[in-house]
Amino acid sequence: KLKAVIFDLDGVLTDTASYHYKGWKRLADELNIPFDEKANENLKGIDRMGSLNKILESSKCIYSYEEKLALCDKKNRYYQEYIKGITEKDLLIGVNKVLIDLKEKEIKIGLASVSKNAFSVVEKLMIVDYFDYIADANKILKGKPDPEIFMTCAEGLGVKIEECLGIEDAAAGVTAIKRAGMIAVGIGNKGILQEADVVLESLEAFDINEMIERFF
Ligand code: B16
Ligand code: MG
Repeated sequence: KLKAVIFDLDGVLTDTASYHYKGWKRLADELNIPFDEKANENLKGIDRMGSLNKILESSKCIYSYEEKLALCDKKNRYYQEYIKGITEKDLLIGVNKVLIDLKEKEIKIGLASVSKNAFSVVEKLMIVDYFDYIADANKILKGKPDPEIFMTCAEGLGVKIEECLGIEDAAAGVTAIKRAGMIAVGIGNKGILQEADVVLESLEAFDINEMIERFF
């Protein structure tokens, strides 16, 4: 039986995935490291230092840990500048309806985001009260594609793994959901999200009754 739906944040509930890209792109340009949207696909869902390390793979320079921390801080300052003006108008299409449908059906709602900015973004979007449990960077040791964040969220919600459905826009995130043992709904490109049980263009196409019939 479906008892909980666990959402990724960036790229699923709001378009912060594009702001993460803008921040990394600005940093990479400053460091003269080639970086484009295609390379960015491998960063989606990956934590801050993990993302930087992937970008630096294309650099000829070697950076100390302290230098890397400073670069992470810089990217985060750029990112925070971009997300400053987020309001409930920035919820992606279909999100409000899905959250309302889930509440009506008494299905629990969880958040699984490795972003250290997750809580502040959810606050700006004015959707904090919908969540029964928020699993963020503070609650886990291993980021996506490790399943830890989705498993921690299920535990926090007080439901079994097989009673959960996870929703993700990133390949690493879909892998994390599948490794946790949950049904995975991908939002975005079928070619990129091959491991997902079903891929939708956006949450506007998400029908909870159809999901229950199909998978639970
Ligand atoms: P921060 P998610 C992830 O969030 C993003 O997809 C990823 O691009 C970002 O690098 C990561 O959070 C860390 O974010 O720098 O704000 O801590 O997809 O798990 O919601
Ligand atoms: Mg995401």
